[in-house]
Amino acid sequence: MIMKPRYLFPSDYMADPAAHVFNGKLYIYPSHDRECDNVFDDDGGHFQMRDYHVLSFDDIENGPVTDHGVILDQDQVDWVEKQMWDSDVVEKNGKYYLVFSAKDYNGEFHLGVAIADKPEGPFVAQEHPIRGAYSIDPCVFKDDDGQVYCYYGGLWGGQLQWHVPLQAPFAPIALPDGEPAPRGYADIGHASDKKTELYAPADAPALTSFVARMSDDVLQFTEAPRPVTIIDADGQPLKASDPHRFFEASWMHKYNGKYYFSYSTGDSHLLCYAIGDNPYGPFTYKGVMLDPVVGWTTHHCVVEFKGQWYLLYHDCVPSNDITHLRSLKVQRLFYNEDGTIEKVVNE
Ligand code: FUB
Repeated sequence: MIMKPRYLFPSDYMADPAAHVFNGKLYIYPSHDRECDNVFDDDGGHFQMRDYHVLSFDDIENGPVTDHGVILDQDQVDWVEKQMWDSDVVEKNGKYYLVFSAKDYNGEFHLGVAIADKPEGPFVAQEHPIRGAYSIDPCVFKDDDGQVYCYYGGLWGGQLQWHVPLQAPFAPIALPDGEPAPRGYADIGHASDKKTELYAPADAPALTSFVARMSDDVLQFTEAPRPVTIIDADGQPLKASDPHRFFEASWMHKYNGKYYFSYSTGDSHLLCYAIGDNPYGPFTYKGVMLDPVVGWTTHHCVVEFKGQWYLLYHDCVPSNDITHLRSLKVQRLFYNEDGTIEKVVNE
């Protein structure tokens, strides 16, 4: 039975939920939105978050929320200048690892790690970001064998397009910023000079999220990141112009032995998912999990708690559509017998 979606933390603006069950409680690690003077831009300059909180629940549907307060502030991380964006937490050998995305003093996004003895922190950050980890929106997934994988990446303001080899088959063209997309091309964001816009042929493979297995101490990648390829029913990679292609907000969960990679499509504002047989994929595109919400961004996680599956997400209804002031929400999620996900009903 569906329920009425619940706003989880009405007293403040929070977004980008990552939820896990630790010691029988549900912990949510969100981004902490705040007012800022920056105007809306394609670079996400209006998302000026500076710290992280953790929330916990014994009962996600009706129970009270506990806000454990600030677990990490940008001033506590040497390499970070600003914009503490999406994060996630994984437990390994009794320690908790917060993997987060933030901008350094050169304006580049990286992924960092902070460590705690308890799920509610406090977390102590490493001095440097993870080597070779760029862009945004980390998801740290622990498989049944204890191996931890980090999925990450986000286009446009998330800078993923700065870091992928943009040669054939992408064959992008570059035009001055502000030029409209030429016919037959898809906009894949600005180049690192911030003056040049990149376009890929509409039928070129879409840019992808990336995944890397993490070291046993969860501080580094143990391998070169691999693309997370999403293929259609014919085995072809989704195309750059497909409204269901990956944009940001990677999430991995496992259901009945299958690997479910879900993500936001950014400028087409959908949450979609794809299913694979192992953590690296490829993942076969299966459908839309959530239609567009109020607000530009959409971002989620999927978690099982006390025998029920949930989609946690955000929207901007409480802030009257101020796109950088988002509110956390939860709704039940259901699987069909064939393992596909029923689209979640939002309202
Ligand atoms: O919260 C800032 C950015 O907005 C996230 O990194 C994206 O996924 C989008 O939700």
